[in-house]
Amino acid sequence: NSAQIGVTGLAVMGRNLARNFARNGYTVALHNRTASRTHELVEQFGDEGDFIATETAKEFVAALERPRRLMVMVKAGEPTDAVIQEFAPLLEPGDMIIDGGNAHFADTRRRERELREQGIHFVGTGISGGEEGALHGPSIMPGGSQESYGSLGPMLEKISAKAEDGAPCVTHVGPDGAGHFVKMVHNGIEYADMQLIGEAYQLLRDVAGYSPARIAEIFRTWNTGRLDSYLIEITAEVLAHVDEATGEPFVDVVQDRAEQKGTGRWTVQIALDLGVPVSGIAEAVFARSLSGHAGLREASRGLAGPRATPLGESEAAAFADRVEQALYASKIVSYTQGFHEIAAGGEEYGWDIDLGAVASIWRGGCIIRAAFLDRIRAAYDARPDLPSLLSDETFAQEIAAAQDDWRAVLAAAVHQGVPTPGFAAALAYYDALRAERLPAALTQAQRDYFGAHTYRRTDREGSFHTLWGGDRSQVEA
Ligand code: NBP
Repeated sequence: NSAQIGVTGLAVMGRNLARNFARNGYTVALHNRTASRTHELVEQFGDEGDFIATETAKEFVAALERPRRLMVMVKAGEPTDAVIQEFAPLLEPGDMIIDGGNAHFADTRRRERELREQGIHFVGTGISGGEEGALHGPSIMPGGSQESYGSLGPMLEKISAKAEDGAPCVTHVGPDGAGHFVKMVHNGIEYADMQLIGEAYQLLRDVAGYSPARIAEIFRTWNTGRLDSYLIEITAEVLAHVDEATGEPFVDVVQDRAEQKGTGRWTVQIALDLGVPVSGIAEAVFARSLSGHAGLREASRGLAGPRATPLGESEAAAFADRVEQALYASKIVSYTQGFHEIAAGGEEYGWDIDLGAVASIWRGGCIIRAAFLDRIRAAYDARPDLPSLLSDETFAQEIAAAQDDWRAVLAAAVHQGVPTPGFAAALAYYDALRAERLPAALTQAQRDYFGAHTYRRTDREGSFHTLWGGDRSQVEA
């Protein structure tokens, strides 16, 4: 009577993952710092499968079959280190500690290194899908050793979400922190998706002049096409919802200040370190932070600028179609940026990440699940060394077809004073990439002027400096 897996940390995520394992026929050992949570779980859900409730760390470890698989679902940060310190001395070489929390991948790399010295496999694992996903099937992004995946992988495949073609939404992403890194970028892309949807909504509201209920209908229609995704689906639900207390559209009674927990911010911080332009994700993070500056917004409300005047009925319908094009094109760009960051992270840390497999495991269970991901997978499967998603012929053609509308929507937004940082950043990225010449030439010349930072020439090899303070002749650097 020993457990194939143990879960310590039985708040919403841990509890539901433990139940998911049990419902799939595994015996699950349970542990939580506060033992009452453990007993509560067994009382409420004990009939769903085989649980072994334990109170002490020793009992918990003793309940696990070898090699032990010990999943940690506590609050990310110090609690994770505290739990590792508590359990590691009780484990043996070959055992696994699986951290399913939202850890920073750098912490995961450190923990993996430290535990490896003891022969313990530390498997930093990204898990997406929230509470419901944890119970019914999340998208799972495990890092750690290949050996640990051999033992753990089949169990994760069983409890994971399944894509429409039946494939489990889990893959061994790569060694040490690769799983948490990919989960981080997943969340960054999620921020961008949500921001772009928000901008589309605001444009339909202010420029098309539509009500939330009508916009909900439009999102429902979009959800049957190429934008088919969980986030578009729930957006329609939210917009159609009417507040019980006031009878107003629910979206109008919610304070317009967006919060964040940190993974979106990490995505941007790491992108800065790696030198990857994730401008769309950055704008999404900044848009949330701007929304939270209540005082600054209050003080700025009187600034000059246009107020949107809604279009007439016939123009509004055409405008809504254009917004769909702008949203889709911007979405392609934010995924392009996110996958660039994953590729760059993989290179920096030697992870050898299969980008097609990443797209594949995001097709089900996670917050950014979307029909679109099938196409990203196909693009990378066809050409694993694709320099960028925009180099894929199908995506390039779709953007080519969307771009007139994309530009028209942004022009309308600028004219009418509707802020669209996500759409704008995406288009600027696109235009910058395809530009023949960038003003970076001027930047580099300025750098040479004030700091003798040197420049390269278009017509010959070598580094040069111009004697700006002297006779302005050029010298080889
Ligand atoms: P929380 O993040 O709220 O953490 C609560 C759990 O941590 C409880 O079991 C608590 O034990 C335990 N804990 C704390 Br706090 N400090 C501890 C310590 N020093 N030693 C031992 N245990 C400690 O739970 P959650 O929302 O279920 O999330 C769990 C993890 O999953 C987090 O890392 C989260 O970021 C990640 N995640 C969450 C979601 C989501 O949708 N919520 C989605 C994906 C990933 P106690 O009962 O004794 O206080």
